[in-house]
This record gives sequence, C-alpha cells and structure tokens, in this order.
Amino acid sequence: MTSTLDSLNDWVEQTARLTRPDRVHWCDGSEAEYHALVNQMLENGDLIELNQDTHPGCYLHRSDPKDVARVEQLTLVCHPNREDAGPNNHWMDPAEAHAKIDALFEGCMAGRTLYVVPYCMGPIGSPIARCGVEITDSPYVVANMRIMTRMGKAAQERIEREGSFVKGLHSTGELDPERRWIMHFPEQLTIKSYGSGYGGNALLGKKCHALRIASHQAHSEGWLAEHMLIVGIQNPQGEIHYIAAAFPSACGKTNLSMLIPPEPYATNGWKIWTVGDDICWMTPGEDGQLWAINPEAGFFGVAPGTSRKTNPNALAMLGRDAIFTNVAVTADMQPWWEGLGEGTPAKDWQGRDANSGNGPAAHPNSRFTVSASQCPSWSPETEAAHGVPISAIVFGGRRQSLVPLVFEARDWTHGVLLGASMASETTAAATDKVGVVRRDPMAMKPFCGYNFGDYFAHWLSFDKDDSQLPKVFHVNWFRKGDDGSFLWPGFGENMRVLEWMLKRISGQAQGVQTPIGIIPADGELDLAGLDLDQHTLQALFAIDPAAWKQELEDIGEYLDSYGTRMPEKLKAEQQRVTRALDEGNPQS
Ligand code: TSX
Ligand code: MN
Repeated sequence: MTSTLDSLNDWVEQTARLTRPDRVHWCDGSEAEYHALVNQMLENGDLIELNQDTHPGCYLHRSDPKDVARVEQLTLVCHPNREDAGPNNHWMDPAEAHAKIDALFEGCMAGRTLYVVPYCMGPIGSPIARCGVEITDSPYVVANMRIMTRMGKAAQERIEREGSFVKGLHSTGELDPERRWIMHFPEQLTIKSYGSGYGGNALLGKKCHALRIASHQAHSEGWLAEHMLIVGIQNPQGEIHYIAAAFPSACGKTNLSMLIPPEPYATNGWKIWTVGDDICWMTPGEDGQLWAINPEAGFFGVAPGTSRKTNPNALAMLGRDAIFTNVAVTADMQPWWEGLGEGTPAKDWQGRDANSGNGPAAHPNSRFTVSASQCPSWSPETEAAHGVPISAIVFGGRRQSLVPLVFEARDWTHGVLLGASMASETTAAATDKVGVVRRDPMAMKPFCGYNFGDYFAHWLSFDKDDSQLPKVFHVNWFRKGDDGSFLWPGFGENMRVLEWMLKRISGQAQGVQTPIGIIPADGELDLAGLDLDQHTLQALFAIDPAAWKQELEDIGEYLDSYGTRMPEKLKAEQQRVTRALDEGNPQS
C-alpha cells in the first residue's frame, strides 16, 4: 500500500521532472522561513520595503501591469462531461486541458526554486477543514499563502494522517496574457495555473480550492462552499448570533465583516466579531443547524476605499506585518490608495510620478494581505473545530432603485430564489458600462465549480424535515432618492438592520408581509438618533409592483438561460412571487 507521503513525494518528483527547477524547497511555515523569503525578495526587487517606522514588517509588491486581476476567459472547469461545468463556466476536455498546460509547464522552473507548500483550509483540528499542497515557483505566492492559510508542518502532518489533499501546480511563467490558464479538474482534486502571479490566479488555496474545487466536493458530500463573509453579532445579554452574507464585488463585504457598532449600540453592549470576510464552508450539524468555518487565515482585501471612516478595524490591522500589492506610496514610503483620506501619493502603483496624469495612483484592484489575527474584531471562535452556528444568511446587491433596504424570504425555497437572482449595478470599471444590472447568483458566478442548475438544486436540498435552517434576508445599502443621493447612511449604521434580523430570529419582531417578502413593521427598525425623515424611510422600503413584475420576468429569463438542469422548484417559486405581485397578496 502506498502512503499519502509516498503519493505526495511521487507527485513532487514527477512535477520536478516536468518543470526542471534548480532546487526543491519543502515549506515548514516557520517565521524564519518567511523572513528568509522576504529578504530574498527584497534583494531581487520582488518586494520593496515600506516605511518601517510607521509600518513595521510591511512591504510592497508591484506586479506586472498586464497581470493585475483574475482572467475569466482563461479560467476553466474541466469536468469529463461539459454539461457538468454548465453555462456558468468555461470548459475544456480534461485530457486536452492537461496536454495544453503541461506543454507550458515543461522546463518552466529552470533556474528557479520549486516550493512545496502544504496548507490547511480551516482550523487544523476541524473535521470541516480540508488540506491541499501548492507547488509554485513564486516566493511571493509562498509568502502570501503563509498569511492566508495554515501553511507548513502542521498541515503536512494532517495530510499524511488523512490521505486526501488537493494538488495545485502554479508557475508564474512568462506572464504572457496569451499563454495563461487557470484550470480546475474537480474529479481529480487538481488545479493547474500558469502565466499569472496575481492573487486570485496564483494563491490556489483561495478561489481555486476553497471555492471552485470545494463547491464541487461540497455538492457530492452534502455541504456548502460559499463566497460569504461570516460575522458574530453580540447583543447586550452577551449572546452571539452568527450570520453569513454574500455580496457581489464593490458592495463593501470586508467593511461589513469588520463593522463597528455606532453609539448608542456600543455603549449598550453590542459588538461585532469578525469570523471571515470572503469564504464560508457550511455543513449541517446533528442538531440540523448549518455550522460554518472560515477556511482562510488572512485577508486579501481591496485597498482603495479603505479608510479610518469606512473601516477603522482594517486600517488598524494594516499598520504592521502586511504585504501590499500595486498600491501607491507617499514620499516617505507609506502605502497610499484612493479613498484612504490621508497623506499624498508620490509614486503610483507602477513606480511612476503619481502626479503626472496616469490615472489613479493605486491600481483599482490593489490589495493588502494580512493575517486575520491582526484584526481588532477578530473572533476567537475562528479556531473552533465545529465552527459557528449560522442563524441567518444574507444576500445583497447594489441597486439604486427597486430593492428595499432589507426584506426577509418567507421560507428556504424563497431564500434560494433571492440568492439565485442576486444582482448588482456595475461601478466604475475599465470594460463595463457603469450602472448596468449584472446578475451574480450567490456572488458565485466566477467561482462555482459545477453547473449552476445543479448548484441551485443542491441549495434547495438542504430543506429537510429535521433541518433548522437559517432565515434568509436580502439587503440593499445603495438605494437612492429622486435627487440621486443615498437614502441610507450605511457603514456602522447597518447595525440597525442586523438588529432587526436578530429580532426576527428570536421572534421579537412581527414584520409585514409583502408580495416580495417580509419588511420591518412600523417602529421595528430602530432609527433613534438618525436624521432620517418619514419620507426617506418610505422611499427606502417602497415596493413598486409594476417594476417588480418586470424584475421577476427578468429573473425568469435569467434562470431559463441555464437550461434543463435548472430545478423546476425554483421556477415554480419565481412564478409564485409573480402571482403574489399580480394579486397584491403576499400569501399566494
Ligand atoms: O462598504 C460599504 N457599506 C457597508 C459597510 C459596512 N460601502 C462602501 C461600498 C464600496 C465598497 C457603502 N457605501 C455603504 C455600506 O453600507 N453604503 C454606501 C453608500 C454611501 C456612501 C457614502 C455615504 C453614505 C452612503 N456618505 C454619507 O452619507 C456622508
Ligand atoms: Mn471574494
């Protein structure tokens, strides 16, 4: 019988024969190893030292200007059967895909070091956690993986005990956009990524493993791998309720995960605990509830827009031991980005004069990588092997009209429809038109490793007689008034919306049934101390039946576009809401 160690060794040897590195280094995850890598990158220019007086242990990485984001056209999910990938994924036959990318890997590590990076997604002792090994020739990837995952010796020991792990092979390659692939082979628990050093394409534990491979694994094993933040909300009685929330990009997911309750909530004993800002693995417990872990150990967050006003906790954790990618710097080498609200940029993200009209000084997708333990609101429960019980799932989007501040699904099936029909208006982006509605079901469009029809059926299947499922809500922080200004103050004040959700969960709020779901009854949403008049409140919760009829029609067409695997039950739910709108009767 071959042990896991043999199979790991065999795979490393086989990969070294293909890629022909000068050296092989097995990562132990130690601090000494991290510092050695940092020093090596400081020497070769991969890292630039930031101001060590103001930002001890902080470094800047400038990526290739052609390699600054995920590339969806080149991201493939290679199931043997094309239908299993679904219309939501780019697909290639697995044998053809391996042949194509292995040709690029051939000899690609000559003159370089091959790093073997064992990692665990989730607490090492958790039955919900899963392990992987990434082989990479990028020291930047190794350093980031050490921050983002439980990386090194303990992970390798679990892999040797457990037997199964995800194999990820990555090479930075020539960074030629024409010779770049990110391939997933879910049946083989394998990822191959060539030609990009960018986080989402190269830190294989995150989007590739924890979402694309894991979502497929979760489908066959009966759990959920989701693109969701997790927060604990502690009330004045000291009880903590956990919620998981999915938002499309540019809705402030990281900000919500680190929310600081405003006054008088804080004084009254309310507190937010951050469990995760991006990924949530949930599994039904023996009690029928969904129990969740954050598989990550760090944040890989978008820098622009992060400030002492929008996210004080994030700014506090970025003062030391962080890697910044593609941000600008001030004259005294402090990190800087648009929306920081302090300091002045001297050099832009490419090292050019920041004031010479080359556009934004920091790249709009510039990032920070930082250990989650540095976040002031970090929850100790992130280390709990069994995870945390989820009381509510929240879906959201950026919609300037139509969608109320908050409403609740009438039941699980309705909640799945809310997730499946999630949409957001595009914000400033190079290729997109601004203000166009884009659907992004459960914020998983680029991350679901199998057919969306099967994925929605999987979500629906959790509704069993003995299950204690979370309530499902939808929020929209971005509704605008006739004058074009935001109706809701957002940020910390979102605490008021979270409080209403908790009141619904504990049966202390009745709500009002509407055809689209349950909204707060008069007085249930605490608005004390907010300068919000009756007219604004009405505009925040107004439901326009004709516009919603149109929305439901759009949703129906969207679901149909996924073809025959779309569950009938979801289409029936879309029809039920349509009928409720027709009849003006929430009970339809
Ligand atoms: O993150 C945001 N959140 C969630 C916070 C916990 N943002 C930033 C989105 C870009 C990533 C928001 N922007 C939020 C929000 O709740 N709301 C808004 C819209 C908004 C912007 C500015 C104001 C108000 C609302 N400013 C003033 O009212 C002064
Ligand atoms: Mn994300």
